[in-house]
Amino acid sequence: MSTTGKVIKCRAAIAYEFNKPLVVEEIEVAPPKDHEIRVKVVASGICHTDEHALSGGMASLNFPVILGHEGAGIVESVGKGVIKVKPGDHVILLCSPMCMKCKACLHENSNFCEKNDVGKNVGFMLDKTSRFSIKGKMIHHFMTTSTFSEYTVVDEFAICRIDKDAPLDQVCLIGCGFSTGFGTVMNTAKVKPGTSCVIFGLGGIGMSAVMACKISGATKIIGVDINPDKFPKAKELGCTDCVNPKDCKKPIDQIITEMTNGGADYGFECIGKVDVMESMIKSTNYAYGSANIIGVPIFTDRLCLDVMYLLTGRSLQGAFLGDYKACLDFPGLVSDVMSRKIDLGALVTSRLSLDKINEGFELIRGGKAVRTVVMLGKQ
Ligand code: PAD
Ligand code: ZN
Repeated sequence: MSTTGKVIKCRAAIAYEFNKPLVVEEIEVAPPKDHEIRVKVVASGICHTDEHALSGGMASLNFPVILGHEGAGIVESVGKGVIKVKPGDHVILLCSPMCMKCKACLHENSNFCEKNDVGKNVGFMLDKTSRFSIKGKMIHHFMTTSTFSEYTVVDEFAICRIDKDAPLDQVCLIGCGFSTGFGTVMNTAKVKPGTSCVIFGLGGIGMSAVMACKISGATKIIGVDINPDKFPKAKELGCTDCVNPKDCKKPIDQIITEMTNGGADYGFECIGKVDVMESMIKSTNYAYGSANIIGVPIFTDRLCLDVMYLLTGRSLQGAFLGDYKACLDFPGLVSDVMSRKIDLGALVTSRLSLDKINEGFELIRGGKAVRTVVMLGKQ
């Protein structure tokens, strides 16, 4: 029986308060309004940003809320005026949507749309209302996606149609983690062949950065993590060396500077800790190193630097979603997965049902996951 135009009852993981387990319950998902799309979510990665929000690391978060922003699925129905997709289309949901009209979207160097909900976490559709409720009580959306629900509704700008043959339980990672790590190497730092790179933090983001450094032809790729269990996978994906700062008698930046004969050409911080950001900057070559921040620190933390780190010739930059313009660039990344140029399956370290989602959060809190994928439905 068609569900078009009707409220769908389905299960979702709801966050009711900071630092409390998510509760999997039956919710109501309203039909899409004009220029909106309702999607059956098939798979969603758990990104550290979900944990960051749940643990109070962001400046605001409105409860109750359905988290999750790294998902892929199948269009169930569309509201009036939708032209980008039709029911049955396979899609990636966009936590970094682009309206293609605002100053940021029109700038060639930006992907940070004025209408996205990143960091603001207002938690509504563009019309400032929600499509989720539980027993009549409103639930907030998250990062224009809310993928920890069997069905979600998104504004038309927060969706990207992809090839129907793409494995949704892998390409969901293109929605955030993979693109962020891979793109910062490719688009932001533009790593050149024959260079040295150091990647701090070997979770989903860091491992994706490692893959990109290898594809870019870097010849020394150093992975840094306090969890040595990450090292075999990091070496499989391209690291030539792995270092655990806890095993070092000297500060990690000195170790990296020695290993790279004067400092790495490129550094990437994929953790979200300001002390590690400083170490990463100092690990790059003082005269020409490119230091790149990806990790998101607690919103009250501040990075305090000796300006001489930069005046000697280093550059420092941050990137959001690897500088990809998601709606334009994601189909190409999906093609690269399908032609096996990119092995996204290598990043998936566990798959869990929605009922076990809190186990996935435990894995990410303990720095144990590369990527955990929550399976919500069938492709
Ligand atoms: P993750 O938790 O899967 O991985 C973090 C890794 O860092 C783990 O392997 C930890 O063991 C390791 N680690 C923790 N502390 C240290 C330390 N002091 N020294 C060395 N290693 C350490 O996270 P993730 O890969 O999902 O996300 C990483 C960060 O990137 C996180 O801050 C997230 O919020 C941010 C992010 N940024 C963007 C963006 O667009 N800039 C997008 C998505 C995620
Ligand atoms: Zn993310």
